[in-house]
Amino acid sequence: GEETAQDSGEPELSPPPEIDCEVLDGDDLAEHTIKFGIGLAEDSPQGRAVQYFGDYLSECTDGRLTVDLFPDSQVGDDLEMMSGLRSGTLEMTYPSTSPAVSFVPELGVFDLPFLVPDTDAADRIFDSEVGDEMLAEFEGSGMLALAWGENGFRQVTNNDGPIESPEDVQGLDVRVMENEIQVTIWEQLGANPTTMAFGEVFSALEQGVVSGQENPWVTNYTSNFWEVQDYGSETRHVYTPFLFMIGEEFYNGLDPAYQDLIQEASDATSEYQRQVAREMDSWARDQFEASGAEVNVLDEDQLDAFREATAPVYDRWAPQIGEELIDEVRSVAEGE
Ligand code: TK8
Repeated sequence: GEETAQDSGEPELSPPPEIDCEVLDGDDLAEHTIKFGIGLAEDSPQGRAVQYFGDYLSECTDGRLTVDLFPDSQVGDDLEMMSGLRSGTLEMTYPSTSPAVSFVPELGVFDLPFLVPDTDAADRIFDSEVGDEMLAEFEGSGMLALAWGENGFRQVTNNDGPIESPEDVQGLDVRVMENEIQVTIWEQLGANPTTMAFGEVFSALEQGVVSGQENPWVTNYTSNFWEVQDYGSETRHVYTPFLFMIGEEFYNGLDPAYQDLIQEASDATSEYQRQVAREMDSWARDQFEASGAEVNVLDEDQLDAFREATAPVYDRWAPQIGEELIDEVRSVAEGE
C-alpha cells in the first residue's frame, strides 16, 4: 500500500463504566502482579479494556492487585499464551475463540459464516445460558473463561484487488486463524488459505508470503495492516468473540474476596470492551482508508452471494459442532 501519514486522531469514546467497589484492605491480603498478554495493540479495544481492568483491580484493592499488560503478541500468540496460563508463566490472556476450539469444540459455532447477524445478537448469545455454559466448559482445562469479549465482524484485506464477489477471492493467498472451520470457509470459496498465528501476519503480508488476511476494522487499523495492504473489503463474513481468561490454578489459589472482585471486574470489562469495539469500528474503517488503502463495503446482494457460496461449510461442520447447539445459538441470536 501507499503509505501516507495518517490522521493521528483519537476515536471519540464514551467513558468506561464507573468503578464502584468497597476497597478490600486487610493485612492478610497478598499482593499480586497479574501478567496479562494480548495479541493486539495497546490502543485496540482489547488493550484499552485490559487497562480498565487493571485500574479496576488496583482501585478496589488499594494497589494490592495490579495488571502488567504485554500487547502485540510480545509474550506469545493466542495458543502460546493459553499454554502459559496452564503452566503458570502467565496469569491472564484474551484470545479469539477460534484457536480455543481445541479445548472447547462447542466454540466452533462462532466460526460458522454469517451466523451472528449484528452486535445485538452477539450480546444476546453472550448473556444467555448457552453463553454461560460455553464459558464454563473450560473448568478443569487449566484455564477459566471469566467473560466474553468482542473481536467482531471480520473483513478481508489484500493486495490483489477489491473483493466484491466470491469470484474475487478465487486463488487468493489468504492467512486464516488456526482453526479448521475457517480453513473450510476459504477453501469453499476457492481461495488458498494458510493458517498462521496472529503475531506473524504483519510480516507475512509485508514479505508477500500471503496477499491477504481477514480481521475486524479495529484490528486491521490498530495492527497497522494498512501499511502493507492496498485493499479492504467489508465482507462481515464471520463474527468472532474473544475470551477473557485466567489461569485456573492461579485463580483457585487467590483469596475468595479477590476471586469475587476479579469476576466483577471481568464483567464490567466485558461491557466496556464491547462498547469500545463498537464505537471504534467505523472510525477504524475510515482511518484504514485515510491511511491510503482502498475500501469497499458490500451491499446486501453482494453479501448474499457470499452467504450462498459458504453455506456448505454448515453441512461439513454441523455434525462436529452439534446441530442442536447451532439451532440453540441461532434462536438466541434471533431473540426467540
Ligand atoms: C489476536 C487474535 C486476533 C484474531 C486473529 O491475538 O488471529 O486474526 O482475530 O484478534 O486473537
